Amino acid sequence: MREKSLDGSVNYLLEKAKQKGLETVWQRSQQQEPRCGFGELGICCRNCYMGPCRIDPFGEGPQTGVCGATAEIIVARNFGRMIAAGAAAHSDHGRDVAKTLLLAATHPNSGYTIRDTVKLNNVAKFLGISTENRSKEDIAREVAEKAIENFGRQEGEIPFIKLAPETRQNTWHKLDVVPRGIDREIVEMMHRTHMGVDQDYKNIILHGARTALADGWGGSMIATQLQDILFGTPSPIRGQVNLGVLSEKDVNIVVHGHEPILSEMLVAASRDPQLLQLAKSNGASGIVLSGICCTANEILLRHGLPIAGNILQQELAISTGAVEAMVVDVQCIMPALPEICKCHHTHLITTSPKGKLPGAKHFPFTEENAYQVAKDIVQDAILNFPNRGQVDIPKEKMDLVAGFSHEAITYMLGGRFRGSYKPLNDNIINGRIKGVAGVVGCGNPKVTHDRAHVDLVKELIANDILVVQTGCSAVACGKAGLLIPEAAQKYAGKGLAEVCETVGIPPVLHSGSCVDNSRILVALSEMVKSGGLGKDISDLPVAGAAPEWMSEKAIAIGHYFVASGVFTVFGVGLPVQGSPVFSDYLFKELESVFGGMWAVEPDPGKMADMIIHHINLKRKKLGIEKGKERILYDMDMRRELSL
Ligand code: BF8
Ligand code: SF4
Repeated sequence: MREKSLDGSVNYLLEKAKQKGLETVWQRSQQQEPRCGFGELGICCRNCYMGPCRIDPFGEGPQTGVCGATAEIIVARNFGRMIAAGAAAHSDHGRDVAKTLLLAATHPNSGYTIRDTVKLNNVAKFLGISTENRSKEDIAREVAEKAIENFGRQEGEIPFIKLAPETRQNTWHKLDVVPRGIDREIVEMMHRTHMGVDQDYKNIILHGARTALADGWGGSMIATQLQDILFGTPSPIRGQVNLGVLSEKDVNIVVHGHEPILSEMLVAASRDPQLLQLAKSNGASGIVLSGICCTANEILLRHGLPIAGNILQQELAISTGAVEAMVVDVQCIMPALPEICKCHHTHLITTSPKGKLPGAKHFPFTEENAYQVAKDIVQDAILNFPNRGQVDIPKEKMDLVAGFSHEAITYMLGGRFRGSYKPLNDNIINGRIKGVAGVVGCGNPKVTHDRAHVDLVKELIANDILVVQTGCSAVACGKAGLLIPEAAQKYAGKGLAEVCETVGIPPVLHSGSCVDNSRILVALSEMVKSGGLGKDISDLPVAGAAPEWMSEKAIAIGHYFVASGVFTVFGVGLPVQGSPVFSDYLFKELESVFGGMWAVEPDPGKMADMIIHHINLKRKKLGIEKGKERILYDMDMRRELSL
């Protein structure tokens, strides 16, 4: 039978769970086999009640739905709706961040402050907001208001697309896919895919691009930039990862979900002297706050706090018996959690009005009452400590370095005063680094947990490809020891290892949570602007991958990468394969439209081959396939230079 996970702590706890009769995501996944083939291939439609309809992939049964919709229409509509849902999730998060910045700017007692004034001023200038002789609160207010405008705007353009290279912006203008307003594009996608509206799969996918761009260069970009203003722009920081970070002697609070608006307050509350005293008087040494999923990445990047695991480890964290409270907000939180909590003392605490769970305790968290609620939650966890039963925490934990925002990469490579992407470009041109790959996304029990992430990334760095990561993929590679500088010597090719050692970075750079994929967009744009690697993102020797994806957000991310000119490979499978016409369009023709295209390949080895091949192809087109030899100046040459 297929191994469940690459991670020993997961396999260990799964065995224990089985003995205790506990059910996890892996059993439930197995119970779904054999899966509905129509759904897996994307060829079922229930957009109206003349259906549900399905297309026979073998060509024997029906080839259209009741309304006449063909396989390509059905697949395109489903794909478009996934993009809309993913873009909605990221963007609604961005909206809440913008509202929090407004609150921080206008209510001095809100508990939120403006921590990064350099970033505030940079974003303000970019948005055309004056910074002269104004308080940071006043500037932040205007930045927040301008950001909020982007959601409801009906006409015009979202401003952050101007961060992209000019050639890219021209392509978007020519195709008429520049997002007008974030909410508008999402609503329009829902409208177009309603029964009987847009019946042209190419047209649906073009609007898919506009919707996805509204996420990457809109909602997600706003989330990232404004979170940096509120909570600080990440810079390299050490941390630890895996279930072994849970502590036997401390109160364990695991924060799970996505929005740092909650987790930042929990970080503050977990350091409150009175609450630390309360923890002691309840028999604990202290409080350990750790995270699951993207919120874990947020507290790691800004505070160096530990990560307990990625998406598929959420139930297992509870099954250790060591978690006093799991505090959740939105996205990627499994409805199975209350059931596993029933067998342990763990309190499951929901906080968002958008995400409630029957069986959980609800602590209504608003930006206005944030700190008080965070303290109440921490107190609830502490008072639960004496109820602990048997505890079984796996030993596995690994060191890592994270925090490679695009600003941090600039400083690391170019120095604080002459920061730029030029040194990176130079190393790509001289061939020490062959290219850059963004490896991101989820875990999925349909494939061995963590394996595709780790195998792919190992092979890429061995081939001198620098890897940039976010989300659960970064957590997977962190657990495997790929996010420490020492990994360069151990796993990277000679050229990449040399650069990593000189600069002191790991060969795999952790850039944050899934909304922080917007950082990768900015980094790619900076690479183009620094020169020597073409005029557009689509000229760069780069690629994207989501080897174990599962979420609609991943589809939105994949599509904004493709629409930004990046070759993007997904693992597991893609629910478009039931229509050869549509698949051919995504996997072949789209490149002539956007300069980037989709690919699907479940095998990480083959996926690595595809990425390496693509990067070599781009190098050839740029005329740098061999790489320029490094010239070492000797004394004669130096003398000549100084003449
Ligand atoms: O937004 S990588 S499983 S946690 S969806 Fe979810 Fe996927 Fe993890 Fe973060 Ni992203
Ligand atoms: Fe069937 Fe068409 Fe209705 Fe979809 S929209 S359920 S294909 S009739």
